[in-house]
Amino acid sequence: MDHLIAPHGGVLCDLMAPENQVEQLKAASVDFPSVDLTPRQLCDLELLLNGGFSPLQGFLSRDAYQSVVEKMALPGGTLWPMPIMLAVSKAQAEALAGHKRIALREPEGTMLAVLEVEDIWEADFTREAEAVYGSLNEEHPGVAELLHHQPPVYVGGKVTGVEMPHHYDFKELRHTPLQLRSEFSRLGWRRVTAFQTRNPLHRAHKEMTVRASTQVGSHLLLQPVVGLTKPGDVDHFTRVRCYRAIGVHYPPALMKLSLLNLAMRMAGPREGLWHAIIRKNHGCTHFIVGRDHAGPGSDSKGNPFYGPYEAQDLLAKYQDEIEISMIPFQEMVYAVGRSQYLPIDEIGEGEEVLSISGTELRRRLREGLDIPDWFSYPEVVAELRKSYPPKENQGLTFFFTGLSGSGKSTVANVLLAKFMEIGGRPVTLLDGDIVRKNLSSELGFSREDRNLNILRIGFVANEITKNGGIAICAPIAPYTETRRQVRALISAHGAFFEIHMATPLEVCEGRDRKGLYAKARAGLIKEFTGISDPYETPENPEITIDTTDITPEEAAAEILLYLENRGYLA
Ligand code: PPS
Repeated sequence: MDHLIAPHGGVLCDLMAPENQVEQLKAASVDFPSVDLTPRQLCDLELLLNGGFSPLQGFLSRDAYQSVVEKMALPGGTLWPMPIMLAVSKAQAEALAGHKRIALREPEGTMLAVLEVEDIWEADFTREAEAVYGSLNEEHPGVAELLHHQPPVYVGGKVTGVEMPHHYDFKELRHTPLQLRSEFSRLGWRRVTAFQTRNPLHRAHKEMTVRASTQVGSHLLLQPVVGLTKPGDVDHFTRVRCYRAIGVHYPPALMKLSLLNLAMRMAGPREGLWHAIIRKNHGCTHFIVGRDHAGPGSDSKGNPFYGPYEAQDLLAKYQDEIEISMIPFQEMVYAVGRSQYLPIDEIGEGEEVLSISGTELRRRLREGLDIPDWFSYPEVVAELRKSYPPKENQGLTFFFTGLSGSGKSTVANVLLAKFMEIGGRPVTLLDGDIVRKNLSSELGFSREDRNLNILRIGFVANEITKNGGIAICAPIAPYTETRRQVRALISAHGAFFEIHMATPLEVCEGRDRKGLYAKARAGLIKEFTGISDPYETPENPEITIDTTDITPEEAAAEILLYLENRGYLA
């Protein structure tokens, strides 16, 4: 059973309970306190249970943690560079005190594993950040997670699996280390080069991976990460469709695609070592390491978090110990004169080369511009275009804000009619009064209720925008902070336009179509915006409109012109 041999001669761990013990554990668990796992902890648990993190037997105990942080090794001396930790809040830790076993659960409540508590302690996260990430810069996503988001108490101990975390997507592409090892042996693959990625692949990647595996006479495992990657990355659904699309361009029977449910930390060199150990556990003999492997790039001042070849240097030191051979690779560029991709160090002086950066690719997708065939395959580009449509097909939110009587509803209605005339995108109007009759009928006008009302509108608008529709919101939305929250939520998925209806209070009050200002002045309506409750003027709205002297049609025409000039209308 040589497929069970893990790095350093150890055995590939299988932490799942034998079938006859599962029912016993489930029955006993009624007395266990529970921890609902976070998305990162779920990823970690899966790789612990299936042996991807061999030789680990659970979340690190205090000694093991100390040793991993300071020496990159487990207490026995086995190389292990990354702390795999179960972090809980102080309140949770108090509830766990005195218990020997804990049920680890999915957020929906299903028990996945039992942890036998060895230690509960508060660690020095600053020291951990320095040692593991080599940085205290909070722009590093791993450092930010550790110093600002992770709860403060660690719980260490062995885990026994009851049920694997569930996945409903791309099931046929997910494999345990043992399944991959068996598959390689069934296929007769004796040498396997692994390629790790968190990005869509294009021609340069294909050329490089084929070159790397040819160089060592191996087959190839494309093993992209689909757990957690760097914030802002292309979502894994889109990426997996791209990987499938590029798969047909590989030589037949050279490559296998398999998804890895890893939660990356973006820890550069240490992460590179960790990736290599994980690939060794999955039965690979070689591992490709490129420029700035698993690094988060540079901070806002342009300083890189890691040197471009730090990960390669570290892995070069430890590859024999891990028993996996590193294939370092150079950046590939397209040599125009030779119509082929080549490593940058093979390019002659003065030779014309081409490449397209990630930022430039995103710009071309956003603007609906050409992405040339030398760069990618049309099938891959088509998949990316589905997820990143050009501006004219993107979802949009128009967020009108202003005093009662400032013209929000009327202009919003004209805009609604214009978008219906244009067609192409579904349009929804979330007018203040209408929302209050339906979605927020139980709310009043206290600060708290208004905020909840606006956040509800923001939630609905975000769902519409995410799915490519147009949401027109027209509440008063008097508070800056709530408007900021709504903008942040929606801008992540589509365009957000704040339209400040800046019609002055005197004009709004003069109109008083609903007679509300008169009532507010008479004290019959409390907390009335502009009279007895504040309206915080927007600081940077995309559009400002004062309807004192213009008609609703003119106001809507200004908005449409603004969109047309920026390419949002076909
Ligand atoms: S908020 O602050 O954004 O939640 O307000 P909104 O949901 O847009 O609701 C505003 C409409 O409710 C009527 N109304 C009041 N407005 C402001 N302050 C108080 N106290 C108040 N009481 C009732 C008013 O008709 C608003 O509609 P518009 O279309 O703005 O005139």
